[in-house]
Amino acid sequence: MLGWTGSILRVNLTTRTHRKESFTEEFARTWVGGRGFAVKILFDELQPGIDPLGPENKLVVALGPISGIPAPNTGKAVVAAKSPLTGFYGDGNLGTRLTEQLRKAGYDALIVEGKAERPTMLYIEDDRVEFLPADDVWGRGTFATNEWIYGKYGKGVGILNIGQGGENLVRYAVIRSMEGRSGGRPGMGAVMGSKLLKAIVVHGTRPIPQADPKAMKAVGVEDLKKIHQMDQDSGWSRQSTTGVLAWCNEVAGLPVQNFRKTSHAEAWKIDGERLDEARVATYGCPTCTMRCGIAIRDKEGHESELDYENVGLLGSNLNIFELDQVGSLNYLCDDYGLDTMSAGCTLSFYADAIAHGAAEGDFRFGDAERAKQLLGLAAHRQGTLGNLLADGSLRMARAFGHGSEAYAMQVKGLEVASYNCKFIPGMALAFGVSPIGAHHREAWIIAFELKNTTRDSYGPEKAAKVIELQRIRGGMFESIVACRFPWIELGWSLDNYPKYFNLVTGLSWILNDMWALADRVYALIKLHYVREFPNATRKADYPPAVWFDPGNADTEGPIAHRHLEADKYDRLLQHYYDQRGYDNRGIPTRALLEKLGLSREAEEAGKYATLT
Ligand code: PTT
Ligand code: SF4
Repeated sequence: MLGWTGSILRVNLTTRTHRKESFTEEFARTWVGGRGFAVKILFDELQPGIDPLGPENKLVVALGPISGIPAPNTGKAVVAAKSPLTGFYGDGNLGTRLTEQLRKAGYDALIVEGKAERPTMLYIEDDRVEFLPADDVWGRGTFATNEWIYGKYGKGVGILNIGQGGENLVRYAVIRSMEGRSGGRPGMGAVMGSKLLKAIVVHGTRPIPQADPKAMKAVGVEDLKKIHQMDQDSGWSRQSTTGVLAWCNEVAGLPVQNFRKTSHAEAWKIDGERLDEARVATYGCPTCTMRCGIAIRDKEGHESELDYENVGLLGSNLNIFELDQVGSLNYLCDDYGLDTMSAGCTLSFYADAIAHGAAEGDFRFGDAERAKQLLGLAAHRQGTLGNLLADGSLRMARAFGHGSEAYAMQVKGLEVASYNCKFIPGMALAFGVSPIGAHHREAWIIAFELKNTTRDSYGPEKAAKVIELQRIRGGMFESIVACRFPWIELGWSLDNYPKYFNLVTGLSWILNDMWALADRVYALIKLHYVREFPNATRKADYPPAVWFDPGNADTEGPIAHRHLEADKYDRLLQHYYDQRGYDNRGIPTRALLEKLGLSREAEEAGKYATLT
């Protein structure tokens, strides 16, 4: 088998044992890598109903066939487990040196099982696996932990680590790597914490198997240069993702005040131009020539990387328009290892619940100093309030009652990204049917929708576009495992990806093969969901109720008095189900599952829910 190492490393923290396991060529071709591997492994190995924070949960770190080789933007890794936030399959994608190192160590994936007896750091060097004490850094933040590891092993090793958020089982704790990389929004950091696993460190020394390494290197190095030039010519990485903020503000799509408002006169104070001016460093992932991480210095003098999501959800959505204060909140999330997006939405929900009389408290929109304290309470699960905040907006709303669930900005428990869809039906659908809960990663249709279609259309063309984007983004990029930004931001052709894939595997795939893979992966994530929530209805694929509320519509501006309409949204959802081959509940039909080669998985899911 070329293109894959053919091996997975399985580590058990309870028994302190490890095993190198091989997988078949059929497995490799069916699931490819990254999300594909993770979703299949977790479906086969996890019993539904297990406690995501118990030792039975497993953390999967999965790479793809082009991971870690000199090809554009391939220094990414997928981290996956049963999510403590959503209760079913969850994953994330982060840039890390661990990608190259794990493949050089001879593995395409790592499975971590069980629970250590005491805080542990896993050290992997080729066939050697060590279980080392991590007491020195338990209780410390991710920046100090990273430095501690660099001090021991140098900067060349691959690292994944968690902060206090993961240790204290905050349901939206992320995994961190390098200076600015974070991934696993649905609580992958908490899964590490539940296993008392503070860090994973990897050093590999072997070549990564490839069908035609010479040709791949020649193409990859040349393409990295071309991408660099395209980035220079377009100027994209001057503002990187933060360039979106001014646009969202202009088109009434910015989250302001827990998504109550869609733009703000002071938004310019935290936009991409201001960020570029405030830049003190630029961060990036390995094998990338369009480094997109803009780091600024915060109110307390710390440095951290801000992307659009972070600024939108920790800034405008909390009515905080001082860049250095947004930087402080961002730094704290990074250091504690909390997802900036869920943390921002949970804080904004809390302020909104107080404002609407559903909760008592002293937190007001715009109060950056109190927001910093609240992040500390959440990260340490300090007191009743800290525990409520650590559980995310949906659980908090259920505890508060008084109808507050309507404005907990989440889908399936995962908080929405920084796009206010009060009147953007296609993007609302993208959140509703994102397979892991609301995430913009799967189908960022908003730019296409507002530039190329009628904003108030709920037509089948929007469902079709969501599916097209899901196939590309959530399917192909997450499974071959590469950063999608060269394609989205610079227009780098999608045809390059089957080309890289074929050079390393010796296969002859075309993009259609990638779409078949994507559909298989999406269907299996749905089956994870069905096993855990057999009685769920199509309402689970609805965005937050407040977007349908006429009383919440803007009173002025470009979308004055407009809001999502429930009956029309439902028809749009049906278009999506029909085009995907899902039934009226949003579950893939048996016919589709068989076509995708998932008969055995259908059999298994059929034990929990009726498949049509
Ligand atoms: C991703 C999510 C995002 S998506 C952002 S900003 W974005 C937030 N970043 C956080 C952060 O920072 N610190 C923190 N403590 N929490 C954070 N949570 C949020 O996490 C990320 C880039 C970005 S920046 C994006 S869009 C693209 N995402 C990709 C993806 O998902 N897949 C892929 N194949 N390529 C991608 N390229 C881009 O990568 P999650 P990173 Mg992150 C400080 O993982 O769970 O998916 O959440 O990976 O290496 O940091 O790069 O405007
Ligand atoms: Fe990482 Fe940004 Fe480069 Fe993508 S464009 S690989 S997220 S630095």
